[in-house]
This record gives sequence, C-alpha cells and structure tokens, in this order.
Amino acid sequence: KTAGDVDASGSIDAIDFALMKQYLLKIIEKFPADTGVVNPPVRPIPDPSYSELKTNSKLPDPFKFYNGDEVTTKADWINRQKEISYLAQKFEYGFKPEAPDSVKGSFSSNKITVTVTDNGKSISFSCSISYPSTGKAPYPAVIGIGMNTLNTSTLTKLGCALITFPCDELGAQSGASSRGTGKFYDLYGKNHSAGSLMAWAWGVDRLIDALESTPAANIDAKHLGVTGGSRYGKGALACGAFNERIALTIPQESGAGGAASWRVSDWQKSKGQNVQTAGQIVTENPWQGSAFSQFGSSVTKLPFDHHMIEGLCAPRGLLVIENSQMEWLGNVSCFTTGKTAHMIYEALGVPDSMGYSSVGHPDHCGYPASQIPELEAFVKKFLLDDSSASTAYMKQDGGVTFDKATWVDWDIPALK
Ligand code: MCU
Repeated sequence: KTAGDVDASGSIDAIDFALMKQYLLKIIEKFPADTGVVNPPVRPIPDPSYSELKTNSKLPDPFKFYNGDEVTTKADWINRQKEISYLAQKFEYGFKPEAPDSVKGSFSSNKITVTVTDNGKSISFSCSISYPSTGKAPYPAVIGIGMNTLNTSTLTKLGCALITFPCDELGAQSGASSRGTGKFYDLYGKNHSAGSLMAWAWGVDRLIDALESTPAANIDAKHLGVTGGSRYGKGALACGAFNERIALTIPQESGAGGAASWRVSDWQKSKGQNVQTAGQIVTENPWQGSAFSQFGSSVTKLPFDHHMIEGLCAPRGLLVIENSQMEWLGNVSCFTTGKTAHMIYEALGVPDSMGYSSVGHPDHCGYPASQIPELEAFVKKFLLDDSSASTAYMKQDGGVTFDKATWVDWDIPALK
C-alpha cells in the first residue's frame, strides 16, 4: 500500500483493510498438491502499468517470467502461473476477491442455496442439482455455467450429477451498459474491477465452499468439472483457470475470450474473416474487466494470451471443444491456442491431461456424436479416477492448420 491510500488523519479506512485481507490471503494461499511441488520459493509478482507493456506480436512465452528469467522447474511453473494469473486479472478479467468472511450452504429439494457474507454484506443464490441413477454417492459432478450444453446423457450415464450455476444472477451480460450489475457487485460494489466472467468464477468458488460444507448435497467436491457453451464457455474456462479445486474444465464453442487467442483472432479478422476480436468484444458485453478495453486495438501489448489462460488449468484436466464451422469463433485462433497450450502440458510431463477437439457442424453448441468419445474419456479419467481412460486428443477437421513458425518463438523445456 502506498501513502496515498492512507487518509488525511493518517488512518487506513475499512476498504483498505478488505484489500489488505485479499493480499494476505493471496500470500498464504495453499500450493496445489497434485504437482508434487509443495513450497516453491516466493517470487515477487510484477505489476507493470499499461504503458510499460512491450509489444509482442507472437504468442508470449509461457516459460519466461515477466522479467525474462527462465522457467526451468515445476516449482518455477507454479510461480509463473501465479504471475500469469495476476497479469490476466489485472489486464483482462479483473480481480477475483479472495475467500469471504463466511459461506454457508443449505440443501433442500435438490437445490443447494449458497449464502456469502463479506465486509458486513450478504448475498445468496441457488443451484439445482440433478442426480444420476447410476454411480456412487457422494457423486462427482459437472457444473454447468448458465446451463449444461454438453452431451448430458453421457455425463449422467457415467454417474455424474449435473449442477446448474445461475451465472447471470451473479454478473449480468445484457449489453455493455450492464457492467457492474448482479449479486457479485451488490457485495463488492458496482465499480469492482471484475468483469462478469470473473464474477461467475468467484461464484463457482463459493458454490464449491458450500458443497464442501454441506454433506446433505451428496456431491464429491474433489471431483468437479465445469462446462458451458458459447459465452458460458468463456466463463467455464475462467472458472477452471482461476480455481484449483476444479478437476476438469470443458469450455465448449467459447471462441474469443475463451478458447481463442486475441492475437490470432485479430490476424484472422485482418484476412477478411468475420471473427470476434477484442475490439468488438469490449463493446458487446462486460465479460472482461473494464481495464481490458485499453487493449481493443493493441492486443499485442498483452503480456499473455489465451494459451496461457488454458495453461493456468495445467496440470489439471482440460478438454477444449470447438466448432470449426462457426466463423465467429475463430477456428484457426482456437486451434493455435489449443496447440500452444498443449505445449505447456507437454513441458509438465502430462500431455494427455489436455485435449482439443474441433468438429464442424451447423448448430452452435449442439454436441456431435463424433465428440462423445473424448468427453467420456476425460470424465472417466478426471472425475471417476479411471487412469486407464485414454485422453490423447488433438482433433481438428476442415483443413485448419497450426502455423507454429508464425506464432511461437519459444521451445518446450523439460521442467525438472
Ligand atoms: C461464442 O459466444 C458468444 C459470442 O462471443 C458473442 O459475440 C455472441 O453474441 O454470442 C455468442 C453466444 O454466447 O451465443 C449463445
């Protein structure tokens, strides 16, 4: 905190205390156990201003810290993820508040009601749960942002519960002027930096708090997936990227702000294709934080791109489902992001924990039968602990190719 944050009488006001609490919680946050790396030395997180950012027309190197230091170990990668997460929150998504003062869950009629109290204010929201007729309680579950547009019969047949998360209640997306509307903003103020995708990611975190403390809901909070289609797919990726308790992330046909790369989408647009770009998205809806509008025509200044947002999920499960027939999503952009994010999983020695599958079909967010095998395999491996499931998928139809030389000027290190 700087002197400017202290008021004239020399005291720090209540809002500063809330912020300080967030910073402290960030510092003591647990490191993920599943990497086998428990305590990397703490590195200071860089905090560049917009004007200090350097232009980079390639997809930025995930394996170089912001100051240029190399990432050579898995412990370094954990620190690099923290750095990427901070930069992505500062410049794109807005900040996710840390654990609030209290979260309570109550369960009745197949519905869990989540009540969150922070800084003397409370909100609550309810999520419906539909239980499978097979499988074992407590059930693994897939959280649908908005609604679940995946092939739900595949999920229930495998014994997964489906949870509907009412994202629009938390953060509105009914046009650019709806910024700051919804229960998240009732709690944290309408000028909070978070865009609605981050408001949803925060809400899913609170849902998980409630699932953990509400045994009556009968959900295994250690085996949770998150999904969503289209705009809700952008949200699903945000949930997986910013919450280590999500075991499997499945964004579906999410395009720009999700599975696409800002840089490659701009390039596709420059070739005359009708692809959604940063310049357009900031005018459509408040999905991103307000700081992102600075990048509408300067995405090459972003110190990350969406291969690194997908990389925030690593080494956890990630299955990207796309539709190469929908021009607006940016088929080359999504494939390029998928291939480069996969390089992160390769460096971590878990290439098969991330899959990419794009099949062209005319119905946006319909789920073609040809993509069911990969869905089944990822659910088995990450939600049902079936290590025999084969999840090596890098599927792309329609002659879409990955031009590595144009986009990537870094190599895959073998992280120790
Ligand atoms: C792909 O998701 C979005 C897209 O980003 C928007 O530009 C468009 O308006 O809506 C799509 C969507 O959510 O469709 C249901």
